[in-house]
Amino acid sequence: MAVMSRILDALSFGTRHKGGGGCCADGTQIDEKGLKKVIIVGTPNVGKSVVFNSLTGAHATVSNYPGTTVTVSRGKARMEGLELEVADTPGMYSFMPITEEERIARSMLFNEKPQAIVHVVDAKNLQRMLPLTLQLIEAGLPSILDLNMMDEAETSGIEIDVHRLEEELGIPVVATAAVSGRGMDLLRKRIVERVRCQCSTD
Ligand SMILES: Nc1nc2c(ncn2[C@@H]2O[C@H](COP(=O)(O)OP(=O)(O)OP(=O)(O)O)[C@@H](O)[C@H]2O)c(=O)[nH]1
Ligand SMILES: [Mg+2]
Repeated sequence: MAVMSRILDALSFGTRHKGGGGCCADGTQIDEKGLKKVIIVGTPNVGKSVVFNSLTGAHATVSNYPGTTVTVSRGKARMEGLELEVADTPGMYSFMPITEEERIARSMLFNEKPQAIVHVVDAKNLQRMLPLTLQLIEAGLPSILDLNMMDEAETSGIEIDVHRLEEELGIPVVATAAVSGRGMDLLRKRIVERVRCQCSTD
């Protein structure tokens, strides 16, 4: 697929943090009443829960997804003056669910109508994880790509051109090392921009 090969080309350039990607494509207007929702998705063991905890702090509740034994964490987060509900999903590999966890993650994405979706990936294994990013984009979901574990990726000698990836994908891309908090302020900024649907040109 041409777009995929161009995306993979971007992996050989230096990491930069510029631009906000195509966050305003749908022109959605913010509704100031009620809490806007952010859903965190990604394959297992990529740091979703560390990102969730960093965004929500101590304000989280864990409960079974209705009718199942699968637990889902939900919490509130305040970012740049905006209060949001944030949900952490069980790991999923694709939109074609095999496990109950994947079925629930998919159902949350499509039924809960989030204003922003943070797709957390392991930056060391980006090629393996981008297909889910493309599925989110193709489904028209308001996605942000979080290249997490950048600390480990850099130690492995992996460099990613964040700005070029944003241009190729047309969505905001942020590099983080969630365990140390690196990149989390920019991720919060991109989430708020996505929710408010205001493009940044910085
Ligand atoms: N080095 C490094 N480790 C990280 C980072 N983010 C998360 N981790 C570690 O990766 C492991 C998995 O993190 P989790 O947050 O539990 O991952 P998850 O995606 O929620 O995993 P599941 O809920 O099982 O799908 C933990 O040991 C984290 O401490 C990061 O940015 N850098
Ligand atoms: Mg988790």
